[in-house]
Amino acid sequence: MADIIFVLNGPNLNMLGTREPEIYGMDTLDDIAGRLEDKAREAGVDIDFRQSNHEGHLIDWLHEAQAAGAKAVLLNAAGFTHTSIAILDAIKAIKVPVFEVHLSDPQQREPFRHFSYVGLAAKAVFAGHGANSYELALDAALQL
Ligand code: DHK
Repeated sequence: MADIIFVLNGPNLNMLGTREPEIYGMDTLDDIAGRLEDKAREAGVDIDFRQSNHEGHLIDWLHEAQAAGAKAVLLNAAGFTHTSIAILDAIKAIKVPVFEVHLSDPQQREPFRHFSYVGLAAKAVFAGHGANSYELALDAALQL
C-alpha cells in the first residue's frame, strides 16, 4: 500500500480564490489539492486532503492521521494557528510529523498573527510563498 500524507486545512480556507486575494492569492483550495495530488502521485504517495471550519474536526483528523499510519501531516490551521492549545495538544499527542503551512507570512502581518501554537510542535514551517507553501512542505514531507 502507498504511503499517505494528510493535508488538513482550517477555517475560511474553503473561501480561497475569492477571499482577500491580495493576501491569499487567486488559487482555490481545489487548485492546491490538484497540484499536491499530481506531485504526490509522481512520488508514489497518496494525499488525503481535507478542510473544515471546525476546530474539533481538525483535532479528530490529526488523531486519524496517526491511526491511518500517515507518513506526515501538512497543517494549515488558519486562524486556529494563533489560538488553539487543543490543536497544539493534538499534534503533541501523535507521533506523525506535522508541517505547518501558511499561504501568507503571518510574521509580516498583524501582531496577533505572530504567535503560533502549531509552531510549538511543528517539525518545520512553510509560510509566505502563497499556494507554493504547500508544495514546499510536501517536498519536505516526501524527504522524510
Ligand atoms: C490563513 C489564515 O486564515 C489566517 O488566519 C492565518 C493563514 C494565516 C495563511 O496565510 O494561510 O493567520
